Amino acid sequence: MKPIFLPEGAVLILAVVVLSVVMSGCSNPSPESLGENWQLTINGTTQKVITMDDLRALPVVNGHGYCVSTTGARFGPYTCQGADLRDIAALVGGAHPGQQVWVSAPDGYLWVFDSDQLNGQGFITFNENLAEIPAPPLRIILMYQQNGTPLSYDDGGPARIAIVSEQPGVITEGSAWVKWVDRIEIRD
Ligand SMILES: Nc1nc2c(c(=O)[nH]1)N[C@H]1C(S)=C(S)[C@@H](COP(=O)(O)O)O[C@H]1N2
Ligand SMILES: [Mo]
Repeated sequence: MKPIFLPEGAVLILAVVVLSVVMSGCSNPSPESLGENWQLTINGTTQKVITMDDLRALPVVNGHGYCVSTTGARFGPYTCQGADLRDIAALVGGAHPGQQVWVSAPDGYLWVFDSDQLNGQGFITFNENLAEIPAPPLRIILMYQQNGTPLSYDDGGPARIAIVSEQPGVITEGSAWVKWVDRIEIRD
């Protein structure tokens, strides 16, 4: 076999590529360990930083969640478990009528919920055929468990917004399902 000669620059680039592939393999933790270092900053009348244990200590909400992307791709149906966004807001003084809740993630994604939505109203809902249907009672939760297991990074874990209903088969718009949530702010 002929030896392959590479210029120094190419060797360096190759080394960086190999190293980053190896390291991305290492930084692919289990859903359980993902939550260990996760923190949520909540800003309202006061500010609080909470852990996954704190989030799990809030009243547990279970529901059915199912969403669709703007391109028509469907995610779900899932059983979702998490904490009601109103209970999270209550940790920093609550969200009052007319206020908004800004939910964001480290990738810069931000979604704003108004106080109607916080109470489960004002969402557009679809059936399995993506025909619009009247919305049943809905809840916005910060989900930490999906289909009975901790939320994986690929699914937006450790914590992701989910819009849930008591009955299955209700599809909501995926844009509101903020992945990798690390910040929640109550704003006037
Ligand atoms: N942090 C974060 N969450 C996000 C997004 C994003 O870009 N960043 N995209 C949203 C949109 S537009 C959709 S449709 C759903 C599903 O997006 P996916 O196809 O990227 O999984 O996640 C939502 N949550
Ligand atoms: Mo989307």
